[in-house]
Formats: sequence, structure tokens, C-alpha cells
Amino acid sequence: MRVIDSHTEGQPTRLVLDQGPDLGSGSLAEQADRLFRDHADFCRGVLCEPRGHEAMVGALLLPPNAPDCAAGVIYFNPAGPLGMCGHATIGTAVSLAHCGRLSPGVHRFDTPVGPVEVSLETNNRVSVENVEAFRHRPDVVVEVPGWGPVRGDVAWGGNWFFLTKECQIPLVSEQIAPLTRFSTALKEALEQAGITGEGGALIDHIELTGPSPSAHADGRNFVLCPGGAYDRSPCGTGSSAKLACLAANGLLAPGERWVQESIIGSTYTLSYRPGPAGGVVTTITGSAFVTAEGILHFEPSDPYRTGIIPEERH
Ligand code: PYC
Repeated sequence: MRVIDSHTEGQPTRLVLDQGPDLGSGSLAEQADRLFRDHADFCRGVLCEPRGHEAMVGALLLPPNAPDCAAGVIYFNPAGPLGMCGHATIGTAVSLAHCGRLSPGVHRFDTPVGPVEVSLETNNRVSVENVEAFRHRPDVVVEVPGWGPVRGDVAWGGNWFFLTKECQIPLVSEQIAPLTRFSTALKEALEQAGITGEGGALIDHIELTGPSPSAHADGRNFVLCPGGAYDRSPCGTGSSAKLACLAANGLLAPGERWVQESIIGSTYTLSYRPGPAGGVVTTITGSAFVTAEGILHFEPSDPYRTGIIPEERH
């Protein structure tokens, strides 16, 4: 199985070029459901130790369903499929350019939540026009055991997010362990309280937001991804959800620039235009770098060929 590894603003992507499982026909959303339901071993084998690690996101290259798309892509992490993934879209574009399969210019990628537009500006710099983001519920308060009441917005940016407006733990990389514990407790509290996205959808990403210590950024975040790893990048879909909330509060105008910083200090530059359904269509600009090209081996006699799942490690 041929793969190209990259990182986008610090967050890793593994692009699977061939030999993925047969996902049958139907929409990319249906194929994404089948990917984890029927082929969880493939997903974990590709991403988890000993070949990868828990923060890695996979991008499975497929033929597109939608017309005029250059590629179809299903994103997945060790816990399951993702709807969209901003950092992995940037990583996929840079990796495809690296192997001569994408030329500079504007292309469309088909994803399980709809087509996105990808502008390959240089070999490393990419802008993604995401699917429409929107705020679903403002000012939701949830009681988090051991932490007290927490207020935030529920928003969609290609995945479901709960975004807090302030954070009782400093948003600095030295605090990643307590930030992870707090976000995990918050995610569990939301589920217990029955607070969901539209149509009862699970909120599987937590985004703690606050001011940035840097003069170059407008805000900083810490994003907990499904499975418990944190996003090293500012999270493309999470940044889109953030812009939807800013726009809904009248705090950011169409076309105005917003620089979102991650917990490790990397940034995306964003702006939005009003979306056709009343939300925002964001453009996310960031850089990715190829880190490796490889062939993954899955030897039948290898006891760890399907990966070491984080919770089974000890
Ligand atoms: O960039 O959208 C993103 C993302 C989602 C999960 C990890 N990264």
C-alpha cells in the first residue's frame, strides 16, 4: 500500500494512494460509514502504532462521485471517519502535487459532506473553500463533573464542535495534558446531557478558544479530536465553526481576515463569505510539507499488523 505522509501546520496526514478496502458503490458518505464499520482494522493498521500514532489522520483517495472533482477523499482517524478535515485536505493537495498528480490552480475534492474547493497556490501553500459552516445553538451551558458549569456554542464546520468562549486552563502547550482531561470531561458531559448537533448528531470535537498571546493571531484554540488526540494545527473544520460563531455574533464581517492559532503556535488565515443556507463559507489557508513516501507492509504473521489501539496499549 503506497502512502505519502505530510504535516499541515504540525498536524500529520497519511494519504493512502492505493490498495484501500473495497467500499462498494453509493455516496462518499455511505462509503465512509462502511470504511469504519467493515474495515476498522485497515484504519487502525494504517494510522496507529507501530506504523503511525494516535494523532495521525488518514486520507483515502477514491474516485469522486460529484462531477468536476479531481479526487474523492474519505478522512479518518483511529476512532472513526471524519466528515471533512481541513488540515488533511491541505496535506492531500500538497502530497498529490508532490507526486505530480495535481497542478497549481483551483480544483475540487469530493468529501463525505460535499465538495470543497482546493487552490494549490505553491507546492506547499493551499487554500480550501470548505463546506458551509453554521452555528447550531448559541450559549449552551453544561455542568462538567469536577469542573463546574461550562458555556459554549454548538457549531458545524464539516464536523460537529462545542466551542467554549473562555477557558479556565491557560491555552499554552505546557498545559496540553490538563486541557485534554478537561476537554474529554466536557465531551462526556455533553453526551450525558443529550446535547447534540443537528438531528441528534454526536458532538465529537471540543474546541477551547481564547485570545492569542501573539500579535500575529486573532485567537488561539485547543481542539480535542475523536479518540482523544489533540489537533496540532488550528483545525480547519474547527476554525470554520469558529468563524460561523463570530459571524453569527456580528464580530467578523464577510471578507475580513481572521488568523487562528493552534496550541503549538501554528496558524491558518481565514475569511468567509455568506453561505446560501444562512451560514458561512470559509476559506482556510495554510501550509503542508511532505515528510515521507512509503510502502506499508501488513505481514500475516505480525501480531500487531492491525495496529496497537491506544486504550489497549497498557
Ligand atoms: O483540520 O479539520 C481539521 C481537522 C479535524 C480533525 C483534525 N483536523
